This record gives sequence, C-alpha cells and structure tokens, in this order.
Amino acid sequence: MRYMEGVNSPDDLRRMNLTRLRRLADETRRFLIESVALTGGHLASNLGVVELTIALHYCYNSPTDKIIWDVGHQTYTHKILTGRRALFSTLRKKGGLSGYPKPDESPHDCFQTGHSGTSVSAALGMALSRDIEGEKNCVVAVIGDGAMTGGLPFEALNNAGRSNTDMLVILNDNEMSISKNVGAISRRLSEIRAEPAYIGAKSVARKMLNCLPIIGKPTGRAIERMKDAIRYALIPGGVFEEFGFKYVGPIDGHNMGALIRTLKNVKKLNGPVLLHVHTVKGKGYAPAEARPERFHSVSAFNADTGEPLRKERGGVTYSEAFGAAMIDLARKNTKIAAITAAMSEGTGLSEFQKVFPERMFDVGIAESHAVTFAAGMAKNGFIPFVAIYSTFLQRAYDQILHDVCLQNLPVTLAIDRAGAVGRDGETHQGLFDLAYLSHMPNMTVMAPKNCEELKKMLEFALTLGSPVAIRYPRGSLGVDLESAEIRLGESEKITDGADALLIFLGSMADVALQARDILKADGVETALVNARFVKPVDDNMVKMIGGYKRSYVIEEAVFAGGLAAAVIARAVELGVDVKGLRSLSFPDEFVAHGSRDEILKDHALDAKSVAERIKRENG
Ligand SMILES: Cc1ncc(C[n+]2csc(CCOP(=O)(O)OP(=O)(O)O)c2C)c(N)n1
Repeated sequence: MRYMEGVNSPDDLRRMNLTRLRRLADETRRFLIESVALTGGHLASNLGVVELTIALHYCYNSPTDKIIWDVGHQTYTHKILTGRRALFSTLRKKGGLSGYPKPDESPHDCFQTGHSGTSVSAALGMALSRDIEGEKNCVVAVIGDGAMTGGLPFEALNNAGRSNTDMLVILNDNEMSISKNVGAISRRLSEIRAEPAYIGAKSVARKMLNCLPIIGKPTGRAIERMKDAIRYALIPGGVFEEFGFKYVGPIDGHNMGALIRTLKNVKKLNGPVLLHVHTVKGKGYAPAEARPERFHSVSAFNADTGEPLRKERGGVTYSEAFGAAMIDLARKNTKIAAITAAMSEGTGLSEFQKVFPERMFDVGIAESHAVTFAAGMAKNGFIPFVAIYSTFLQRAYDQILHDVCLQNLPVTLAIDRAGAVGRDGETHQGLFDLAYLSHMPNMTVMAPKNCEELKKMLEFALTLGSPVAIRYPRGSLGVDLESAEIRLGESEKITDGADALLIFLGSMADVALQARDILKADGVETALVNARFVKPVDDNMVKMIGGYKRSYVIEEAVFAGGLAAAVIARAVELGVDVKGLRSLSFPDEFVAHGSRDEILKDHALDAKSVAERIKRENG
C-alpha cells in the first residue's frame, strides 16, 4: 500500500518517521504529475513545495495553527494532506475541487487567496487578533519570491516587523514568478543564496546553536534570547532584518530533514521570523524543471512526454492579436511602450519584448505601480499600453483614477481575460472591470467583437490622447465579421430585425449571433447591435430601444456599472422609455469555477437560453 493512502489528515503524518515522510513526498509528487496530466491545473509551483508542505503540516497543527498560502495555486499537496486526495479527479471542474484555498472547502484553508501578495497582511491580522484574545496558535504565511515584487507584502512586513508578534513568513524562493523573476529583490535573493560568506556565517551560527538546547522544553528565556541574538547577528537576511524580522536561511526546500529541524527551531523563536527556503519550480518532473513557465498552469498533457493532449481551441487568441498589433503600432510610433505586471507571456507581449526590449517593461506583480509608472511615462510624452488581466487590474483602481484619469493622460489599458475566465474561479473572474472603470471621468471604455476590431480599437485609442480601456476575453472567441471604422461613442449595427433588439458587448458577440440564428429559424427577427462603447455610450443605440417592445443588453460582466446600466442611465437623460429593456448580465454575486460554457449556461447567458427567453417574451 502507498503511504499516501494512509494519510487523510495532518495527524496521520505525525506518526511517520523521516524515511516514510520522504517516501510520502515521492508518492505525492508522482500523484500530482499523473493527476494534473488528466485534469490540467497548476503543476510547477506545486511540485516545488511538496516537501515544504509535508514538513509544515508535520510541525504545525492545522487548522488550529494557521497556514496562509500566497496566491494559493501551490496548495495541491496541502489539499492532499488535509483529506481531499480523492477529489483530485474533479480539480477545477464545475462543482469540484477548487484550484485555490477555499474556506468553504476545508477548515484547513484558513484564508481565501488567488491574487498575489496578500498572505503576510492576512497572517499579521490573524497574529495580532490572536494576541488580543490571548490565544497561542501559530500563524504562518507562505509567500513566493515572485509575490515579493509587489508592494503589499512590503507594507505588511513593515507593519509586522515592529509589531513583535509571533509569526512566521516562509519565503519560497524558486527564482521564478510565472516567468523568470524580475527586479532588485530577486537579485538580492540570488546573492544571498550564492554568497559563500553567508553560507559560512550560517554554518558557524548552526554550530553555536547546536551547542544550546534546541529540542524539548525551553530552558528559560535567557537562552532563547541568546539563541535569537546569535542567529540575528550571524545570519544576514539583508532587507528583512531591517524590517525587524529574524532572518533564517536560506535552506534547501527539498531536504525534508533540514526543513523539519529548522521549522521546529524556528517555532521557538520569538517575534516575527522570516524563513528563506530555496526550492526548484517543477521539481522532480523533467519537462517542468526544464520549462517551469509552460508548466505553471497547464491543460491536460501526456505525463510521459509533457506534451499537451489537445491543441487549444483554434484561431488567433485576443492576447496574440494584441501582441501583434502592438508590434505594428510600435514600429510606426517610437513613443509607444508596453507594460506588463509579470504576465508578458499571458498578455501576448513575449514577441514585443524581443522586438522592442527597450520599450517593454515587466514591472513584476505590481499592477498599481504599473499604472502609475505608465502615467509617468505618458506625462513625459510617451504612449504606454498597460496589459493586465481584468481581475488583477482591480488592484490599480486608485492609480487609474488619481494618476491617469485626473491628469487625462494617454494611457491605454489592454484588459485581457475580461469576462468569465472559467477554471480559476471566483478569484479570477473578470466581471468587475466595467464597474470600476465606467464611472471615471475622461475614461473611454470599449470592447471588440473580434481580434480585427481589437486592432482597430488600439489604433483608435492612439487618436484620442486620453485614458482608454479596451476589454477582451480569454482565448479566441471572436466572430467572423468585418468591422466598420471606429468612431467615438458609435455602435455598429449588425442586422435589422423588427421583433426584438439585442445589443451585445464584445465577447458576447458569438452568443448574440447564435441566438439571433436560433430565433430566425423560429420566425423571430432580431436586430443586432455591437455596442463597442460602454463609455461614452451611443445615444442613437439608446434611442433605438424606444422603437422596440422588448430589447436586451447582453454583456460578460456584472450588471452594476456595466453596459446595461450605462444604457439605462443615458436613456433616463434622453427621455427614452426603457420599460421593455432587459439586462442579460452577471448577478451581484461571486461566480465559482467551471468551464466558460458551463458558467454562461448557469447564468442563462448561453445562446440557447438567450434565444428561449427572447422567444418567450416576444412570442
Ligand atoms: C495580483 C496578481 N497578479 C498576477 C497574478 C498571476 N500570477 C499567479 S502566480 C504568479 C507568479 C507567482 O510567483 P511566486 O509568488 O514566486 O510563486 P510561484 O508560482 O513561483 O510558486 C503570477 C504572476 C496573481 N495571481 N495575482
């Protein structure tokens, strides 16, 4: 029998010796590869933390002790050890296991994550409130070196370092974000890992610490303080010590014995401690070790070769079209620059990076900074395009409002993954961007119906000389239609129809066209309009509503602040009767994981449901 089968909770781990724990790590790694090969999911980050997760659950008593996983994409071993191994065939499927920590799923998931950089703040909140209550549990944040390129972890370190509360931050340093990590902190970490002086200091410190009793009951605060002092004095942790953390490390994150020994020792230190663990992203699976960025998030693949089982749904993706259009634009205009927040691959900018390295900026996982950085460039005469996923741009609300819109700067936000993103679930749905953008003065908000129209919108953005947001979905959902010239605040009529009016926004073009065809076959003639603009919304389009008994606005976003809301607001101003208007959008709630098609169907936003509703209400 595999050791894995006998582990259904962290308690089962504590009955195992080191040899068995190591065997368990091997089995877990094998299981992860085979399981993710079938379902898809995040692989490389998970393979990197197998030993660390086992050691953490061995040394800490979850859920009484709190382990907070930054981003949360690396929690598969945590899920396996906390009784969810049998659910792995349902990973990221509708109704199945989430790909991220989810308190609804298990008491061991003590904090929901999905966006990077939140763990240290949350851990500090838990630690300080614990202190007020006089409770004794431990709080641990596990954060990657990629996440440390963001500002939030440093705000938290700054706050925690002076708090003197007992908490542990584990820095899981694998030298990678999704791609190779960037920036000064990353460089400093590699220096710490490499410098022999540090290694020497570490072994001196270890010898001295070994002379003192470290296992068993503490023998008094004096010894503890002395140990702390030795450690603090001899082991340089650079920036972390300045923040007021005791720095321990770097240690090998794949050496189970060292991990357990160190965690046990660290538990005895007082105040905030940062443990620097060095791991290998993709560890133990050759294809993932060789190309960790490709195995960061994968669809189903052949476990023997690492090759994908299916090709992605055909056609050029919006991200690819964006990247290609950017190269074209940058060739014609030397002031154009591209900015990404650690997602050059995902946003389609890898090729731009090669062609125009001096005009491409990967700022790390720092979306707020990306936007204000763009504002600075724009103020200096440049024309920056900031490519960020809809869900992550939520981070930059004030920077868009206060730094870009207030100064009316020519910054274009290229908002990728807008709409229902599917398997990543609640934390990643791109359903809120219209809501957070459409009320900003000076902002123009657009959405294209296909890649060709995206290119036209990017060109059009250049002519405006003011803030622009263009939102487009994941993949290649566009419809095969020509695009008329773009004019500010003008929609595009696709078909006439006397029975009902269906206005669609960007990514819902395919659903709208299919619904129109179903209705036509049933004898219902539907007029179709491509809204193009959410802000400014087209007055003529709004006025069309007055001519129909029933009209519909369909969009891949929440109702509040979206196209339907904008249409209604404008209709009130224009005196257009909107009694017959119906909104087909997402409700005021979080949308869980599932495929995009399933999510649309569950919200009656698929072509069949839309057609049935229009027919029912117009029959
Ligand atoms: C705010 C935010 N921006 C971007 C992402 C996309 N993202 C997911 S994981 C990741 C890299 C994280 O690197 P690191 O923290 O080092 O963890 P690792 O994957 O290396 O374990 C990125 C950029 C995110 N989750 N949150």
